[in-house]
Amino acid sequence: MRKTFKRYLVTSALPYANGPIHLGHLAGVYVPSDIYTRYQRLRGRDIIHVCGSDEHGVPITLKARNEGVSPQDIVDRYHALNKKAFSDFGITFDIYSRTSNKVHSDTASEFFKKLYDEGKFIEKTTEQYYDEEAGSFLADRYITGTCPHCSNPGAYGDQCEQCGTSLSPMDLRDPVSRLSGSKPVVRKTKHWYLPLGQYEPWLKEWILEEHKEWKPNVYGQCKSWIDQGLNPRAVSRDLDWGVPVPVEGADGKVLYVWFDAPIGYISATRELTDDWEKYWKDDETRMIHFIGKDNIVFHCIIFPTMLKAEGTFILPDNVPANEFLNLENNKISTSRNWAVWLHEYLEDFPGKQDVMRYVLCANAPEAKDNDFTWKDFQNRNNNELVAILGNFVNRALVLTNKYYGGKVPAPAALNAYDKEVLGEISNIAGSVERSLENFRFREAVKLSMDLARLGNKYLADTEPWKVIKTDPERVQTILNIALQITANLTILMEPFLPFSMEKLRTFINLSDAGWESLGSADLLKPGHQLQKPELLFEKIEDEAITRQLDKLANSKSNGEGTHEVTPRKAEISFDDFSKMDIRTATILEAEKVPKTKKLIKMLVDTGIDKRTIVSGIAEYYDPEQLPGRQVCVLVNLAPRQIKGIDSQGMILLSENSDGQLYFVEPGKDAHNGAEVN
Ligand code: B3M
Ligand code: ZN
Repeated sequence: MRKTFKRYLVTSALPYANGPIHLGHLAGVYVPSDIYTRYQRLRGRDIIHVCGSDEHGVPITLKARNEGVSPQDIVDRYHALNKKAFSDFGITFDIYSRTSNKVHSDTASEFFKKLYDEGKFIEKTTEQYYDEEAGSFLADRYITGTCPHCSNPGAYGDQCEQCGTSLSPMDLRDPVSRLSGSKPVVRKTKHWYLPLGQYEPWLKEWILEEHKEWKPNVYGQCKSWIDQGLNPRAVSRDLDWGVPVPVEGADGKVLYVWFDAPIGYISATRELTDDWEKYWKDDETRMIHFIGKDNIVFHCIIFPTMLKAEGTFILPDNVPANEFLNLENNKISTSRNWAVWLHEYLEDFPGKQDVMRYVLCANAPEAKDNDFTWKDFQNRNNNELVAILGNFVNRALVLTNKYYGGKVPAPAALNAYDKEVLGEISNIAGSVERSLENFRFREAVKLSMDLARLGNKYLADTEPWKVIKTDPERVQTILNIALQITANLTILMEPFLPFSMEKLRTFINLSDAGWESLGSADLLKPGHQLQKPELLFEKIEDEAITRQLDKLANSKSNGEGTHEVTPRKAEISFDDFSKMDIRTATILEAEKVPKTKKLIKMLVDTGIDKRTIVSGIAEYYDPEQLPGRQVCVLVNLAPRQIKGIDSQGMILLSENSDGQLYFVEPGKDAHNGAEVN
């Protein structure tokens, strides 16, 4: 027998505040966690759902550096954006906190301190790269060099993205610091490690024996981690952005982001309620982590080990992680802009949150990676939401308006078919409930749609629009039943389609009815007045879908789709910009600079003067083809010696991520000396 719980603590993975939220995030984590939470709330359970921004970690500091702003600026921007996107989509967190809060650094420090004081960590001194110019140790991602396996010159300290090998910084040939571009040196540094190996016997028992009910993808990953043997994990880093390590002699060290981030669930709860301990320290609380598959080891092995070592907290009872969602047959990628961003979706499909929630749930990557396609989105909207659910409730409401001025008719005697249909409501609700309790959301949404299917079939079979002429009393019964089904739908489908079901509840004037009312044939009393209905869903036309496909194709062809785009540089003032004097000019003569591969020396007419400019374009342009070409020239750049030639100014070039160079060309009628602003 599984134990019963008094209350629920639901956590959703804290997204990094270094970019916007896309459909993959929503499908993998937040739509399921929101459905689950709404369902439990409808059941009247004591449940809280916590989430927030993960605001530490190297990607955030790197992005800040690239943009020339502070890490706090980055996290402020994306925390606000993501918080709004979630709320726009009806994801109902009880709190959306952030790990740069004081309550979080306090909570994380206390946690570390307790483990430290109780001797739960191992201290180790290791050798690590240090950038003497920048005066700091280098996180793995801050180092690039040549991959020892495939000779890719741009491999990172943790991974070579060309051959996929995972690396450690010491493996790289010719390492370079991304901070200063200098060659890093090796220095000794001390860190604290969580000795996971010591917890192996316990983890084996707790996961592999006591949690056989976890999803196969989750259980399988845990088993393979445990079978491989668990090594100590460093829980601190040499960095200046994060929660400072709260012990003597740890200057310049912060908690590793994966140590502090899950503690973020605790701090968020603390921020939410003074009563937070009952959610975290009472074993009658059922804790459930909703995450994506790349977070499994952290939530199933490392965080539970931290909690176990600390000793006063409960452990997760389930971790229903999902696989990944692809987009039109390609992996979703932020850097390649192959994604559908929530805020952009809402601009293109205002008010259609439920359509996306429905499609993402119906197609959720529960057991394996899955594909989102715009065609499927359109089909599910048109053939399911519009044709089944929308059509059914609309017919029920419109006919009631037409025949009874919008008042619920009293039923006469029920026949066998009526009774069968009413009985089916409870059956369906029971199945939906079982699916939800077991985190099978795809199945749950499909089953709940069966209730609308049933309603449609009932109306098609009983044909009230015909019977009204011969047996008006019979129609009262038929429509009463159709309306009871409608009322049941507003409860059953609320977790999946919260916006539409709220609308529908106002059409039928049904205020509060919880999960326990499901199956009732008496939710709307005879004589109860309904409002005039509107359409719940509308057809999505081909044009709208074509537009989305074009948008994706575009982001592919204009380089956003397939190439990494360098992040924006730091903001400058208009004054800074207007200091640059850029003119239209014509190349008069061009020749290769001897003994170089790339350089071409040109004589250029800038309209102001004729001058010499050297440019690294020989791999892309043939000198003979250059005379007569118009280009743009930065004419007030200080002269520079290039291979002994005095180069006076710079020709503007655009550079692709693969290094291809192209002239920036002025408009057709430009004359030499025309200003480019
Ligand atoms: N921010 C990783 C991610 O967004 C991480 C999750 C933290 S949950 C405690 O995939
Ligand atoms: Zn490689």
